[in-house]
Amino acid sequence: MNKLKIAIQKSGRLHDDSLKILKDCGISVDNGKDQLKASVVDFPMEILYLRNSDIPQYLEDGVADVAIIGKNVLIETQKELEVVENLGFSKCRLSLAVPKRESYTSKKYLEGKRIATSYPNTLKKFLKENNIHAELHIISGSVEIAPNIGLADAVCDLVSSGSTLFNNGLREVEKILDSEACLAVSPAINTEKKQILDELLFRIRAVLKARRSRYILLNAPNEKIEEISNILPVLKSPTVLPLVTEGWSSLHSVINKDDFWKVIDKLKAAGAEGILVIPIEKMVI
Ligand code: PRT
Repeated sequence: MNKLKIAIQKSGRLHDDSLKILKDCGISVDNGKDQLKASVVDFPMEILYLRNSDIPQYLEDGVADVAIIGKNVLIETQKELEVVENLGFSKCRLSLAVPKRESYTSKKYLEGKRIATSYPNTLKKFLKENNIHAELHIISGSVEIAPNIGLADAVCDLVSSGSTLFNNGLREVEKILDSEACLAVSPAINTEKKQILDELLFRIRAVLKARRSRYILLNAPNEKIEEISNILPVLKSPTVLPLVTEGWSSLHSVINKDDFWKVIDKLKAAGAEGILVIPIEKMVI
């Protein structure tokens, strides 16, 4: 039987969350990451543990059918690989940063400067689009120290919390791109494996939708149901169930998790009580 070969990062920032999303999709991986390959018992799939930076080539060659990979790496390798889903973890941005003491007012500051980076292709494209001529210093790690040791005037690197830049006396001045983990597909994938991918995608989307949503329950006086229903940012109208206490009902619905704090004060002011917000495991609409 055909098995979908999925590449995930062998070790590093993407590894644990990649296995977690597969687990949430009901796919449990058999053996540890010390192997190059791992089998899966409950889904027609095989795991290939690879370096993040090597994955685009394996996809292009058809050695892996799909992969969980940082979008920044796909963009940097400039390969025509289709992204079928953004996975919502390992979020970061590729940014330019300069020493804090420098007065940076516009991109023109970068003209003629030396910029250290591990992302030369993405940086070159940005500089070209902005008609800036700069000298690139390509280094594979610890880019942030380049200005302190006199190697560069600026850096172009991934940023998530910003603390690495801060600790090295640098200030983020331009964002070049946003990145997150994504599911990318090999151009060589065959029809049978494409069907397995569709099943995987169905599960992943149910998991992602659930991660972004919350189940909300609240009690409300009957005369306030309409007002409260209008405040709740829900897809459809809420379920209303009568409480034993006369004149009161329980409203149940699903909301976007980020919207809850925006409406909580309005819900309370409209008379909502006993508000519960609960995680959802899977969501199929
Ligand atoms: O070795 P391999 O090729 O497998 O992987 P890698 O060297 O690309 O590995 P890894 O594990 O460091 O990064 C894997 C992916 O995680 C990256 O390609 C990004 O898609 C994603 N990611 C998310 C990050 C970060 N956030 C991140 N903050 N990758 C690196 N960083 C580094 C950044 O380079 C800088 O040194 O963290 C530092 C900045 O972090 P903050 O929080 O201080 O801003």
